[in-house]
Amino acid sequence: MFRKILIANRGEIALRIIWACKELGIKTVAVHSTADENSLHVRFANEAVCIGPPHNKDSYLSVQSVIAAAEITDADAIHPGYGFLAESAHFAEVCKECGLTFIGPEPAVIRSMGDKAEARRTMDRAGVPTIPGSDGIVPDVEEALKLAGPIGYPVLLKASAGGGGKGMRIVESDDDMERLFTSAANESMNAFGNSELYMEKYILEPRHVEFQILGDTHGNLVHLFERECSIQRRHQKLIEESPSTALDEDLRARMAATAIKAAKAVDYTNAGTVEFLLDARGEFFFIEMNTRIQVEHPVTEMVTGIDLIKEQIRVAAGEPIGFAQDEVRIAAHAIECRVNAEHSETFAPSPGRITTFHPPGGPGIRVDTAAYAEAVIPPYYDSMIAKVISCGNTRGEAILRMRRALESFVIEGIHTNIALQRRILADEDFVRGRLSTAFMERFLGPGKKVSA
Ligand code: MV4
Repeated sequence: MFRKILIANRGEIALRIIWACKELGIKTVAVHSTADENSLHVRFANEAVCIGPPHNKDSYLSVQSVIAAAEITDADAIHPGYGFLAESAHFAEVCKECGLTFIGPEPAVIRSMGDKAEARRTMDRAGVPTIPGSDGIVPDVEEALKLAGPIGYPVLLKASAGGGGKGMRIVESDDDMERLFTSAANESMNAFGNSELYMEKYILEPRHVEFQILGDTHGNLVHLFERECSIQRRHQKLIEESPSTALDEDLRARMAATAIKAAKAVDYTNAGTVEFLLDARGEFFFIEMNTRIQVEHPVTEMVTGIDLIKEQIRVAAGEPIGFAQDEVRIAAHAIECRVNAEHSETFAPSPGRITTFHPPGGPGIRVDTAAYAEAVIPPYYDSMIAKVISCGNTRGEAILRMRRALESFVIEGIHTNIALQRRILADEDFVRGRLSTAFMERFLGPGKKVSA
């Protein structure tokens, strides 16, 4: 097992990883920018190294600085968390070259799943259902027009280097193809330095259902069931839950077997997520694979009782997964609400000093956060400041507990989206579990346009 782990992240996930290390008896190294000197991950780690000025590219995204911090503190391994360097195949390679264990999958797997057109091809070859579309990238507008005919409009152009919505365009007819192909390619080039696009049939109002998987280096691969993540705005998830209200036992078993097949196709190790779109007829399709721990992992932890961060560390150290597939059960219902430092109505970011901070607690409530009274939320990073996770024996109980928790979560000094979350938790469609990726657009009403 590792002696010392460097955590290449900040905020709640850095703290979450510190808690796991403490329970495993592993020393921790925090890295931080000058904007994060007073952060809790710095306080609670055994050691801390300042790695640069506030902007991501000068600190948390600097491969050189993070590796140097690991070398001077003599760490054995690096946990990247989510975001930042978590899905950088290059970073994972550099770790390996420097004799540091990257806590995540192999660099080649990160790279191949990061190329979304290649991931789609790989899954198609492996017999995993994909959405009707192009076989790999679409080289130009002419090819796009030729392909769209048999697929049938509307089609969706997606950035191969993307994921999460950037560089996506819905195309309704031949007439719109040239313009939208060009703008998607340009947007992708600007965002990712790569303009390659692929094409899929556009599925109307699907649900986003993802499966948690975990693989070890002994050939064991298990799934930890699903998370429903349909409640999102501009490709930022707002609420996640497990289990999904859309799955019955049969569909759940078929999707789980497909997630395992997808992971086996790339000899997946460590924690990962297989994302599916589920259409109104109950057909499901692979869309992407995320090669990291995700923000919403706590809902899976709450329903299964399995500590995913500890499992990531154990399997990265070469240990076998600590449980068997038939020991994984959905034993509860869990819901996560993301609390962001932003206005509830305008969604404008609201960094600044928190004056009062009183997080909820009590039965069935978990709060993952690095915020505290007098903490300053810097403007440079993600606006998510806390995750409230409720857990109950039924979905109804989890909803009641979440409402109670959000009511008693006091944050003063900055604006948050708690009022918005409370309104969603009171929505009739939400309560009935009638969810789709169109939920927020409908909820916010016309005039508040939500992109593709
Ligand atoms: C789609 C789709 C409909 N049809 N693909 C958006 C982000 C990226 N990860 C995949 N996305 C979508 N892909 C086809 N062929 C609809 C979406 C989509 C979406 C997916 C998951 C969660 C929220 C979403 C919101 C809008 C659109």
